Order: sequence, then C-alpha cells, then structure tokens
Amino acid sequence: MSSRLTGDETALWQAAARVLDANWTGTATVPSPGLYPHQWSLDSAFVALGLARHRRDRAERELTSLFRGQWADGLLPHLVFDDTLARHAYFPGPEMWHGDHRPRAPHGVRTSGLTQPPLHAFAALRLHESAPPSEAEHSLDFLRGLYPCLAAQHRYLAEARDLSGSGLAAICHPWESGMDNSPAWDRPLGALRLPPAAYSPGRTPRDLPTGEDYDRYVHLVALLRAHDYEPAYIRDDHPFAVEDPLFNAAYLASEHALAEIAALVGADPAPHRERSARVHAALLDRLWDHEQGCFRARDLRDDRLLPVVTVAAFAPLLDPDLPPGTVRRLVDLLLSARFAGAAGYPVPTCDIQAPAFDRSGYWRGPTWINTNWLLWHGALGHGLTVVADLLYGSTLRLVRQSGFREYFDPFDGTGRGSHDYSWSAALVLDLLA
Ligand code: 2M8
Repeated sequence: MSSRLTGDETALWQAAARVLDANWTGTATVPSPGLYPHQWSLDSAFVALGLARHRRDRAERELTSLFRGQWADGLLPHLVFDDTLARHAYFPGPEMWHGDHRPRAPHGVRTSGLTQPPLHAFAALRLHESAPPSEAEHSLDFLRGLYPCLAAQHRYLAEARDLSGSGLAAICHPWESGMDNSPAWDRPLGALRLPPAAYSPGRTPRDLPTGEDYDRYVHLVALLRAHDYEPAYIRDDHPFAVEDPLFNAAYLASEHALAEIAALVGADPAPHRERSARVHAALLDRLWDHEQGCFRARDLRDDRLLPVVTVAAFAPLLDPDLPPGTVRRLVDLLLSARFAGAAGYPVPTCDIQAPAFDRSGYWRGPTWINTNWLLWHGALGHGLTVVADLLYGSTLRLVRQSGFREYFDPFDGTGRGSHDYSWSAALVLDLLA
C-alpha cells in the first residue's frame, strides 16, 4: 500500500484488499462469493491488476491457474471450473460444454469452450512493470514462462477468429464480449431461429438477462458444442459472429504488451507489432462510425454495424495510435448527455438516449468499474487528464457510497448485483496505487 494515501483512501484500500483475500480460493480468485464460484478469464485479468498491488505472488498464480485451462489450439477458455464444487453451483456447469469427446480441451481441467476479451498480456506486462527492484528478476522469469501461453492465445485469435480476414477477432457468443446482455446483441440474438423446445435453465439470478436471453445463449453453445468449436464452422456457419470494439481494443492493447514482453524475454516482437498495426487499421476501417463519431460492433452475418451505441464504443481509446481527431470525437460523445453528461455516476454501459437503455439492467445501462477503468487508462494514455480525473473520481465515489458491488445505477450510484465483487475491488487497488 502506498504511504501517500489519506486516511480515507487507506480504509478503502484495506476494504478492497479484504474482498480479494476473501475471494481467494488458494489458487485463483472467484468473481464473487455465491453467484460466480469458478474462475473467469476476464475477471482474472482485472484481478491480476489489483493483486499486482497487494499480493504479487497471487497475481502470478491467478494467471497460471487460468492458463491451466488453455486448449491445444491456444483458445483461452472464459471459464475454468472448480471441480470440487457441486454441479448445481453455477449454471451453465461443466457438463454443458462437452460430451465425452473433448477435442483440443485440456485433460484434468474442465473448461468452457468460449473465450473472453484477451486482456491477459496487458495485465502480465503491468504486473511486471509494477515489480519492486528486488523482485524484478523473478518477475522476468515469470514472464518468460507465461510468454508462450500468451503468444498461443493470440495466435488462436488471429488464426481461428479473424473471420473477415481484416485482422480483427470475432466473437461467437455474447458471453465472449464480457457484456452478456448488452443491447448491442439484441439484433443478432433476435435473428436466431431457436428449436421449438428451447432449453429453459430456470436460472434468473437477477431480472436480466431474461429466460428468453438464456434460451438463445444456450442454443448458441449447443451449436458450438455440436461442431466441436471448429474454426471452420465458426467462420462459415455459426449464426452469431460479431467484431466488437471492446474485445478488439483489449486484443490490441495486449498485442502491444506482447511485443514488449517478447523483447524482454528475448523473443521476436515483430509479429506482435505487425498484428497490432493490422488491428489498429481494421478498427478504424471497419468499426468506426463517422456519422456518430464512435466505434460500433459489426455483425458479420449481414456485414452491418449494430445499431446501439454502448460503452464499448470508447474502448479503442486503449489504442495508443488512435488519430487525435478520432479521440476528440469520442470524447465529445463520452461527455455528452448520451453518456457521462447526464449520469451522476458515469459511465453508463449504454447510450442513455437509446430506447434499450435500462438503468438497472445489468449490461444494458448500469455503470461498471471495469469499463470505467479501461476508459480511465485509455484517457491517461492520450493525455486526457480531465476525462481521466472524471472517471477516477466517479469510480471511487461509487465504491465509497455503495461498496464493491458488481454494477451501479448510473444516476444515483445505487449498488446492484453481487456484493464483494472481485474486479471492482481489484481495480480500486490499482487506481489507488
Ligand atoms: C458475467 O458473465 C457470466 C457468463 O460468463 C454470467 O452472466 O453468468 C459477465 O459480467 C462477465 O463479463 C463476467 O466475466 C462474469 C463473471 O464475473 O459474469
């Protein structure tokens, strides 16, 4: 803990550290007690950023534990199951993802067959950069060991998920975005033709996503599983294929980090630089909406941008090479009454003026700490100190007022969803560091 913290900040820091301690299983961190009892990929990347400031040993174990689940083709699954738990502990449990035939999946570890935004190389580099001099050598050794896994994760995305050949990676399920029921997915989900007796899991941990959303999520998983998650099926036939700005901004940030890691561990950074240049160009070429001045997801099944503007529109601020004119237009929209301008506790996950906006609807409106953190980091990278200060202040106000909740009402800051949510705590540790 930094010695320059005020008394109030010290108390917040300690409370955040307590949440991470309580959610530590001995090998990894669960997103929250109760509702999310396994290890999630995106959560672990954010948690590692916080553990880097609190328990560096655990940050390393967090990442190592996640990569135990990596598939032979490099896919980093979005879920690594804790097999000691009862089967009903979480829906959908391990049995939904595989039958006995488990091509490419690791032995002895049960995982999902989807992935999530690849923020891991970015987190690993930041972990290394925050090492005190006494741990620098050990930290470099850790990076050396992790580099091949990170490189394989990115190779999978480049080889199996670049469905348009543009350099962008496509997601094949809303869960892969990390923003499950974002209104951005309403159109492609609505276009799905469900089998007559759709599966109804009866899991409604909160009002949204609805049972109908779950039918669609489960249907998409059933299709992927039936086709063994084969890249050729995903490319040619799977009905949900979307290029998302947040997923690709994370991919780009991590590709930049991989180039740096490669140089540190004596590998060749050139392939990573080439790939990040392609993702940068494709983001602007394929996902930039000049009229609205923001990034939008592209549906590859009808080659159109998806209509709803969400907080993902701003994620490419993580791109250090974003042209200044593009940055200015993003900031204008971010500060407008459609996002931060009309929210007491920005940044809402969906355009407030969109008909689909729902202030309490999970990823359909509430403010989340992780998206705030990504935009804060992106804003700092572009020297946007006013925006960064706004995000920093509003994020800390949320957790001071409502605790480390999963998500928050963007107008009055009321906490919603799980309590003691790991990435909310972890990212506060990083903010305060
Ligand atoms: C939420 O997603 C899971 C499915 O993966 C769920 O709804 O059960 C999302 O918020 C996702 O971004 C997050 O990683 C996960 C665990 O916190 O929960």
